[in-house]
Amino acid sequence: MTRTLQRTPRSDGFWMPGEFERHAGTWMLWPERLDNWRDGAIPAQQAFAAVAAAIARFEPVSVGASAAQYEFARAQLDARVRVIEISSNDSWMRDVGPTFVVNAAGRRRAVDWQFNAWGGLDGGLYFPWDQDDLVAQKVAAVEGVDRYRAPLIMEGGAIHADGQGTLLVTEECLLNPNRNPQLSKPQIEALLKAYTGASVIIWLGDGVINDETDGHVDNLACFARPGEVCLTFPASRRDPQWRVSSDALERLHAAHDARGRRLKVHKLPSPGPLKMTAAEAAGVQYRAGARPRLAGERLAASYANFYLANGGVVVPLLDARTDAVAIARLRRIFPEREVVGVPGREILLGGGNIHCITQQVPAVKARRSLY
Ligand code: KQY
Repeated sequence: MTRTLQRTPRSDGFWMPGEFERHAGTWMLWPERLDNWRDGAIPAQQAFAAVAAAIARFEPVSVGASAAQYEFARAQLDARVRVIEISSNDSWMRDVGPTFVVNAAGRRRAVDWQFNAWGGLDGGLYFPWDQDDLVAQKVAAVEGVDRYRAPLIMEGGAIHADGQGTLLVTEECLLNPNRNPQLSKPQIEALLKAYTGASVIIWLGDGVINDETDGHVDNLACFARPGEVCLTFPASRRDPQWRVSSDALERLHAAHDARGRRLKVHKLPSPGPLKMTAAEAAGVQYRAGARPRLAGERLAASYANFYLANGGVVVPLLDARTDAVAIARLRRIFPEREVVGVPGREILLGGGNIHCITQQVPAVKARRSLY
């Protein structure tokens, strides 16, 4: 049986590695809720299955599915994918799954953040979220790792780590009163450091325009490797995203990471702006308490929402006008990886993308201590 630990990862010598470091595998969840996924969730299930198959080329993939969907998910998913029955309220493994931390001896543990569906009853995206809040604990048990239950309401998509003591976050999300209104910014910083091992937090301002997570950093920017950040950046100054991305760029250029380095920033094109069509909105079954899907609403589309697998970059294809440029740019940023595009529109319609539906399990290996 795995244990719930009372101290913090930092005090036990554990820290969050970078996503670009070697993985033992990837976890995902199977989508099914009809008030978020259109047309019986079938197009989303096909999109999730394509993501799982793309990642399975690089590393083992596990997908949690409800009892009701288990057999169907098994039939739709690539034979290399392991399917495990896990209850959830939706399918955002980045946010409800554990953040894995490692130590110098190569041991793994899990951080289980508290989850309130991106804002609880004050702007959250659905009710209830009790099963989502249990997912991290269940994944940790399947992985056989001990777990820290962090005293912070947060989601995995709200942080990116360089594995060397630096964390990227946004104020829009971490300081949103719908997460931890009782905590000050210094108190939130202290908890982030204690539970990820970071010593430097780089605060960006807002996230991507109309991002219903309240501006998760993983849709805006991420570490390609220590010292290098990818940032979504629109082509037009008239796009409101221009102001947001320019502000992020300024903050990144002003920052030093935990090793005292200046950051190199790689701009990624922004798709669109893309909007939800009337047919797409009509396919979602509205239910009280869930966020309504409206025709014409701007979608929070971003190529920064890619996933780094062992030797691969799995990136959403979002806009025929910009996909090729985004892929070419990612190939230049990651010459050591194969860049694979997977259709991302159906995932985007649900409010996120490939990074939001995946969670990496770091490989077991001895590492130089962060401390
Ligand atoms: O982007 C994410 N990390 C999750 C998006 C959740 C949207 C729920 N409808």
